[in-house]
Amino acid sequence: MDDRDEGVCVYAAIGANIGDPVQTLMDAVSRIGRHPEIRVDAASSVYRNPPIGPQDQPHFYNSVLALSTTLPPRGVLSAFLLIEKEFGRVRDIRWGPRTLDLDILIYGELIVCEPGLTIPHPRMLERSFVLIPLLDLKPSIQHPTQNESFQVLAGRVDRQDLERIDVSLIPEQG
Ligand code: A4P
Ligand code: MG
Repeated sequence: MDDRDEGVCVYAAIGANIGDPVQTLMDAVSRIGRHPEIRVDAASSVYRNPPIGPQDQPHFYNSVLALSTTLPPRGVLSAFLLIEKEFGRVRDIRWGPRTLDLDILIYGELIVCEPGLTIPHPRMLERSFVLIPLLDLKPSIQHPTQNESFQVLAGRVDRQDLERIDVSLIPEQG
């Protein structure tokens, strides 16, 4: 997508905990940026943190991306599912280990509640690995249904398990 195209602002969560997670996150960001209708505007820091869900799996590496897109929400979801597949994602255990997970957190100010797609992401407010990276990007934005800024919402989660990793997912942003 061209720098001059406006598109809708989307925040996406990206996570991995098997293989070489940091390399996977870097490769996935570059892959997303090559999609003709998605532009990667910014990436938060990467945070290493313990799994939520089954504990017998490696720590996760999580980040949040600011994207612009000319795709509708379902189009972004399809693109994400395809990219997860390209990176070898297998779905077996709920909340189990994964080579790559891509979730839509926010799509402009849109609220979607349909089979197979819920936006804003229903579990994002409980998750420090989503809220703290979002603060790296744009703390002032409002959650579409909570009527509070992410700065306020992030103040309510425990961040002590998050270890910031010194790596940039967008080389030129470094
Ligand atoms: N789906 C619905 N809404 C969305 C959305 N906003 N974005 C549907 C993306 N997908 C959405 O997802 C299942 C289906 O959710 C998709 O096919 C899509 O139609 P999935 O990726 O196969 O399943 P999942 O991610 O295992 O399930 P779930 O319940 O969405 O998981 P969560 O809540 O995303 O949690 N711990 C740490 N530390 N870090 C993590 O990143 N991730 C999870 C997954 C659990 N524990 C974690 C982490
Ligand atoms: Mg997912």
